[in-house]
Formats: sequence, C-alpha cells, structure tokens
Amino acid sequence: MRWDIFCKVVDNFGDIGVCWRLSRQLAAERGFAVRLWVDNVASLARMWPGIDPDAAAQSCAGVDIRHWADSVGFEGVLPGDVVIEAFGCDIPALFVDTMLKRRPQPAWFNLEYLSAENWIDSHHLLPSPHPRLPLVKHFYYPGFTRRSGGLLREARLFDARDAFLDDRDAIAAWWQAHGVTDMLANAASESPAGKPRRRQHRELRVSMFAYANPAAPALFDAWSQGKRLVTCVVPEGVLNDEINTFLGAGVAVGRSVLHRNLRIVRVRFLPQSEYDQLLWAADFNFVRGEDSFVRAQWAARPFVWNIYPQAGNAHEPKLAAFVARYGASLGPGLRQHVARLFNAWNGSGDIGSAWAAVEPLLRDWAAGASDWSTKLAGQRDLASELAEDAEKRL
Ligand code: TRH
Repeated sequence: MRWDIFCKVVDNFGDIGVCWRLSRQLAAERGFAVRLWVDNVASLARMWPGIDPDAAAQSCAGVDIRHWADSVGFEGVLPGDVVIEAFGCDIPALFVDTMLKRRPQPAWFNLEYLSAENWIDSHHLLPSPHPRLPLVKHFYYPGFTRRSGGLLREARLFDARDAFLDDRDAIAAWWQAHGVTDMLANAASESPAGKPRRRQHRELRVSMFAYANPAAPALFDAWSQGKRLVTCVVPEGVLNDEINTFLGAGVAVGRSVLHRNLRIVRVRFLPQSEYDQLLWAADFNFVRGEDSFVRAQWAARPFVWNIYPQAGNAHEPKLAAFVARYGASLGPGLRQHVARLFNAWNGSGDIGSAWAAVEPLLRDWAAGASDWSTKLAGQRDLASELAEDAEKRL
C-alpha cells in the first residue's frame, strides 16, 4: 500500500514526533511506501540524524519525506491508497479533489490526539462526510482500550529495551557518552572507611522533559536537600527559566552542576531512538505531551506526565482520566500518592511533599509500571490497527 501522511507542526515536537514514528513503522515493518508531508522539516531534523532541514524531498529510514511548503501546488500529485491527516491539519484542496477521482478512493483518516477519556471509544472510527464532495474521512482515536485505536509501539520495542537493560556495559557506556559520570562509585572509593554507601543513599537518575513548570524549582530544591543524590538529566531547551531560577545560572549542553545533593546534567536534544534509551536507563522519567508520554509507559519505569496545557483548562479532565486509569492498575497504597504527584507537577498541590510521600514507594511503583506496560502491550499497536482498518476500506 502507498500512504500519504500530512503533518503540520503546530508547536513543540509531538505532532512530527508521532507522524515520524508512525511513518517509520509502516515502512519498516509492513514494507509500505510512505510519503510524509511536513511543513517544518527542521523540527524533524532535530530528532533524526541525517535529515536535511532544507531539502524539498529526501528519503530517510525508508520514508519519502516532502517539505509541505505553501508553494507546493499538488498538481499532478497522485494520492496513495491511504491518506492520514494528522491532528486535523487540513490537507490541500487540490489533493482532496484528486482523491475524489482516484479508484478505489483512498482510505482517509484524521489521526486525533491521544486521550484516556472514556468517550474516545465511541468516537473512534466515526465517519465525517466531506461538506462538498462525496468523500468520507474517519476519525482515528489512539487510546488505552481495545475499542480505541491503540498506541504506537514497534514490534521489536520490548526486545530492544530488554536487550539494552540486560547489558550493564551498554548502559554504563550510554551514561558516560552523555556526560553522566558515576559520582557515587567515586565517592565510595574515596571515603575514608572505604564502605559502599547504604542502599537508601543510592543515586536516583531522573530524566526531565517538561513544559514551563513553576513546580520545577521547588522540586529541585526538595531533591537538593534530600538524603540521596539525584541526577536530573534535562535535554537542551527544556526548563531553561526554571533551572536559572533555582541555580541562578543556566547549565550549558554537555555540562553538569552539582548543588548539594542534586546534580543537573544538560544533554543535547537526542535523536528519537536515543531518547528511548534515556527513558530505559533512568530510574524515573518526567515526560510531557503525547509521544514521550507513551514512550515512558513502554519504558516500564515510574514516570510523571506534564500534560499539554489547553485554554479553559480543557486538559484537566484528560489528566484526571489518565491518572484514574493508571492508578487503578497500581496498588491502593500507591495510587493516591502517584495521583498527588501527577497533580502537583501539573499545578495543583505542593510538589515537595508529594515527592517525599512517593519516594519510599518507588520500588513498588517500578513493579506496577512494569505490569502496566505489559498489560498495555496486550492491546494491538496503532500502526497495525490502522493498516488493518485501511485495508478493509479499500
Ligand atoms: O513536544 P511535545 O510537547 O509535543 C506536544 C504534544 O504532542 C501535544 O499533545 C501537542 O498538542 C503539542 O505538541 C503540539 O511532547 P511529545 O508529544 O512528547 O513530543 C516530543 C517528541 O520529541 C517525541 O517524539 C520524543 C522526541 N524527543 C526526542 O527525539 N529527543 C529528545 O531529547 C526529547 C526530549 C524528545
């Protein structure tokens, strides 16, 4: 099958992050010819090495990438068998006209944003007739239930994750390559008694990807005053103001700053596949938006989600729906503390005390996160569901 996937980068990296991941998977696992139209190739180039931000057309990872510039007229462009309009991005009128003439007509989907809310199930695959033309597109809702469109998950993802996690040398090399040195090993060997540190004083490694977040300096403060060393790895461009507020200065890429018991390490913005490795290697992940939020769940580690803030607090029911669904799979003693932490990180409640309450439970949470990941993987993945549904419509 030939696919056309259209993506407009509204802001941030999630729109193109999702479209790129879907495109790569359809090409690699199903052998489909995928043409990805994106209006901002530069943001794709930041998350995948070897992509030329200025090229009008190029091929990478088996995907035909096209710059969807205003000047692209779409005359003579033949639509594929399947057309994906990501996140309601409005595909070009001329392209839609050509879709009408094509036989069979392409299967046309609007790929929607992910939500854990219940209404997703009844809206998934609902038809949306074109206002002028005899063409129908269908809403495609990713989600956490079998009745939804599922979540993006590559066929070999868990194998890759587990192979990485089984290889201690690979993990150590990964940290080293990203400027995270083993401070506690040094500290133990230098200590006069020469004794290894007690277990509860072990270092905690955290990755942090978040929106501008007033809770961040307070959490940094709590960590810096805690008993155990926290290493917080923050990608380039993330939480600049918050780090400045806390330290009184920024941290340059490739550098780290130790403040009492908190070490902040600034890494470059990683390629998408390396970002997965960060999520796997860390003990705890802070993620945001849509794609990193899903990847943290496949990483099977405890995590906190910074939801994309929407006008009129429209994101609040979405956050509550996920917290309820996720919490239901964790033990009763844990779920209230996890909910408190999610809420505090999203602006409601005190982050320092929320962290203090959950920290002793991190082992239980790690076990719960692993169960959650396994349970979710029992659902079919989004690319497979989508491909199957498209085939039925052709
Ligand atoms: O960048 P985001 O905030 O994107 C958001 C969401 O999609 C949101 O729902 C949408 O409305 C808004 O954009 C417009 O967060 P998200 O979804 O996690 O996307 C980040 C992408 O960047 C994801 O594919 C992972 C990738 N990434 C890297 O490749 N390297 C990195 O170092 C980091 C931190 C992320």
